[in-house]
Amino acid sequence: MALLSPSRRVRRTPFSEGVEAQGIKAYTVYNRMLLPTMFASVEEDYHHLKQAVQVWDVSCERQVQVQGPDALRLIQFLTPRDLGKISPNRCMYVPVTDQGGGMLNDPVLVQAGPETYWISIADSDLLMWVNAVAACNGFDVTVSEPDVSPLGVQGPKSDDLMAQVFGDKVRDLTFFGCDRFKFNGFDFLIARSGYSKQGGFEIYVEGSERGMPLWHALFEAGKPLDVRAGGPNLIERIESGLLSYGNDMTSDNSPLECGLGKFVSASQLGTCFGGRAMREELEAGSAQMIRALEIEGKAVPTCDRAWPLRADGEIVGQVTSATWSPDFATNVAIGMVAATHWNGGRALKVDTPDGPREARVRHGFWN
Ligand code: THG
Repeated sequence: MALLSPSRRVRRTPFSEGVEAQGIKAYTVYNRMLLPTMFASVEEDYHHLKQAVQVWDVSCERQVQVQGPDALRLIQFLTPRDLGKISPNRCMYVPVTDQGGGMLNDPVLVQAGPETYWISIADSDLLMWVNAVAACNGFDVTVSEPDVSPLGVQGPKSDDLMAQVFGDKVRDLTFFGCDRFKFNGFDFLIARSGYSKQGGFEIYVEGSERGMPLWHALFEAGKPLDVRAGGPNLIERIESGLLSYGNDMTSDNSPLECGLGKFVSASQLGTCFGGRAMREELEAGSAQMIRALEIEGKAVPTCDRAWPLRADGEIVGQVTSATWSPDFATNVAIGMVAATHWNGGRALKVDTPDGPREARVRHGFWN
C-alpha cells in the first residue's frame, strides 16, 4: 500500500515522540488520530505481547466527557445496558445504539468524578451524537472532548510493571475495576482493562504534559521485563474475539447481531434509543450473528474489505477480519453469518481476493 500523508487532520498524540523513538513501522488512523499497529512485525509483536509486557499508545480511544447533574441519566438513554453498577471503582463495556437499534459505537464507560463520566470511544464520531441528544432534550450537562489519553499496559507481565511504577496496590484491581494511583504527585485513573486478552491495564492520562514522563518511567522500570512498545494486535484480537467497530460491525448491525446480547438489559428497552427494535429482534430472533471462522489453506491476504461468505453459491454472510495465526497454524477470522448457517461446524466458502477458500464456522474464539 502507498504511504499515508501526515497532516494536522491526522492528530499526533502525547506519546508520539516515544512511539517514534521505539521504531514505529505502521499506523492506522482511529478517531482522526494516529494508532500504532506495528513495531517489529505484526507476528513478532504478537509473540512478545503473549509472553512479556507492552506499552500501548491508545490515545485514539478518545473520551467523550459528559459532566453535570444529568450526566448518568443522559448516558443511560444512549445504551441498552443497565448502568446501575457504574461507580468510580467499576467501568463498563456499553453498546451505544441509534433509534433503529444500530450500533453507533462500543465504548468503555468510566466514572471520573461525582458527576463526570468518560465514554472511551471506538472509531466513530460519537461526540456529535451525544452533544446533539443532550442539547435537543434539555439535559443539564456539558459534553466535551477533554485532554485525556489512555495508555495501555498489556501482557502477562503487566502487573509486575505497573506495581513498579504505581505501587503494589494496583495488583488488587479486578477485571474492569478502576481506581486512582499516584505517580509524580498526580493521581492517575487506572482500570484493569484493554484491547487484548493477555491481561493488563489502561491509564487515563489527564493532561498531555503528563504523557512522556509516565512513558519514560514505564520503559525504565520495564527493562528487566523486556518491555516494548506495542499496539492492538490484529492476530491476538481475532483469536480473542475482540470486535473492531467499523470492521466487524457498523450502524447496520444491532448489539444482538454482534454477540453483545449480555450487555442488552430488558429493563432499558422501554426507554433507550433503539429499544423497540432490539425488543422485536429478541422476540423474532436475530437474522445474522458474529461468528469465529477458520479459513483453510495458506496465509490469507489483508482483509481491507468485506469478503462474501457462500453456501451452495448463495451469499450467507461476510468475513470482516482475517489473518494467519502462528499459534493455531490456521487462518483465524471474524464474520457475520446468517441464522441459517451460523451453527458451529458449517462448511462455507469465502471469496478472498486470492480466490475462493473453504471456511468453517467455529463454536467459539481461540482462547
Ligand atoms: N479500552 C478503552 N477504550 C476503548 C477500548 C478499550 N475504546 C475503543 C475500543 N477499545 C472499544 N471496544 C472495546 C471492545 C472490547 C472491549 C473493550 C472495548 C472488552 N471486551 C471484553 C471482552 O470482550 O471480553 C470484556 C467485556 C466485559 O465483559 O465487560 O474489553 O479497549 N478504554
